[in-house]
Amino acid sequence: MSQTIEFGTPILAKNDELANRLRARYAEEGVYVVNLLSSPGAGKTTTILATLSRLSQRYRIGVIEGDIASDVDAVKVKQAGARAVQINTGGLCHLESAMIDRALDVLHPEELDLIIIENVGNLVCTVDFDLGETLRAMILSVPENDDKLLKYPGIFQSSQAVVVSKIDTMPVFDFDMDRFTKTMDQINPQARIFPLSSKTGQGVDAWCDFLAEGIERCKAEAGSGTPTAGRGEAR
Ligand SMILES: Nc1nc2c(ncn2[C@@H]2O[C@H](COP(=O)(O)OP(=O)(O)OP(=O)(O)O)[C@@H](O)[C@H]2O)c(=O)[nH]1
Ligand SMILES: [Mg+2]
Repeated sequence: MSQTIEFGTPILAKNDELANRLRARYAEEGVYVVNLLSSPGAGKTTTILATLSRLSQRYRIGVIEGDIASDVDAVKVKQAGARAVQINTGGLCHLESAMIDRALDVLHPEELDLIIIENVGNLVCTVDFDLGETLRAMILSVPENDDKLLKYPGIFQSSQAVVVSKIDTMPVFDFDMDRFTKTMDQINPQARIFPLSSKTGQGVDAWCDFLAEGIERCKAEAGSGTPTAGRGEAR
């Protein structure tokens, strides 16, 4: 006789309950929160730095860095002049809402317009953990190839925006942008797609304009009791 012990549901239910409270808090305080997901090395920190260089004159921005160990990414973000908190998960391959709740004690969201959460680099574990974010965005880099969409559909389906990073490397890799957008149209037609290179700057303005629209919408709705589109809502 075998016995099955279910861990998944209670852990996720507890996470989602706190995530919903965080979402309500973000809406009340008018802060736009982006949960940024990707595999390790796809360009999350570099994209954050490019975003900071364009938006930090207009908006008050805080960054939560999630890594298994080290504070290298938080140091880079602080050097760029933003408020930053490093979370070390100590081996866990994703961030959870309880970790964000603690990071907010340091960040003070009521003093910010935008919080970017750089999640732990992982295309699988991060997907199921709602952090109460206003926007879930993922990055797929050109060197990873567009077949990741077929291999890891969950992360692409759950994201409202997909950044295709490192487009400057397109000539030396097999990434097929037409094939990628056609497959995205099938699995998540509402997702916005932003091809960009943080190295050359190509496409970064379109990404930042999209974030700025979201920040303005969030500020306009602050305290109205109607959170801007959260996970699973209209995209
Ligand atoms: N050519 C090119 N390289 C890039 C671009 N963006 C990032 N890189 C490089 O890709 C490598 C990884 O970038 P990171 O920004 O550290 O990636 P990450 O997703 O934050 O990595 P982890 O935090 O370790 O998961 C670095 O060597 C960057 O310089 C880009 O647009 N073009
Ligand atoms: Mg990083």
